[in-house]
Amino acid sequence: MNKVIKKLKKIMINKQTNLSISVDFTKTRDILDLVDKVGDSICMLKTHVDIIEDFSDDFIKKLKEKSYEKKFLIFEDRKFADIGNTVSLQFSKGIYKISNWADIINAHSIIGEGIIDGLKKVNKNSALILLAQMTPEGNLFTKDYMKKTIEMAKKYPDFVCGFIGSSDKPDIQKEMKSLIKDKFFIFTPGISLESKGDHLGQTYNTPKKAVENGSDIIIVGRGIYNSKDPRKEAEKYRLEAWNSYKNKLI
Ligand code: 5BU
Repeated sequence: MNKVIKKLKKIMINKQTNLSISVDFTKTRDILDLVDKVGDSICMLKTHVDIIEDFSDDFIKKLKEKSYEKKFLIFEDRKFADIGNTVSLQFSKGIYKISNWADIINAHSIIGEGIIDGLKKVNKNSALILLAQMTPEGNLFTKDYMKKTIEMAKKYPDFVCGFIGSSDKPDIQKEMKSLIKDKFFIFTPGISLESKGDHLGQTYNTPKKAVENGSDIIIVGRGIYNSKDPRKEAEKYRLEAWNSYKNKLI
């Protein structure tokens, strides 16, 4: 089993959570404040580092410290999509130097195996999620694409830890789960207890539905960080997701 998944499983069991927050704030202070509120409820924190307006190495240092203290992994949702050589530079260089701090990253499989080789070459400590599905309405992902993505991942079991799933197309995500069993994790965004969409194509399912459709980790953004009391809301999501999931974790 992939070593990052092993680490994640340990955290999930100890903290009784399969919840990941997606913290899409543009100011580092807001991100760190949210982590203080929801850190105990999550196993993973998803970032979009390129939307941050006051990014600094000091911010990463603080975020990493919090991740050790509160025990969660960091997933940079960079969605790499270029030739191997370019992604290896995007992963390790530039302002963000993602390979120095991200436990998990993701990439599009449409590029072929070169993208995996390019990322793997940089850093053997991180793990990679491949996009087998996405959540927006009208996306071009198909069942066949999902299957080919899994075939590709199977050649890199030490590096690829799982797939992005979408319970927007539940049959595809269910089939994905039956193909990967417990060898890989399915990470599912597009989760909300209340909203059905955001008028920009996003689709949502509840934590319970997502887990029933095969999700291992649910990823929640606005449903938590835009709520009046993110700490309380995160606990609500954690409980629903964990109660649906706990008996499935082997
Ligand atoms: P939301 O606020 O819960 O809708 O945020 C969802 C987050 O997950 C956001 O950061 C997206 O970029 C991310 N996401 C997604 O929504 N759908 C996908 O298929 C993938 C990522 Br991959």
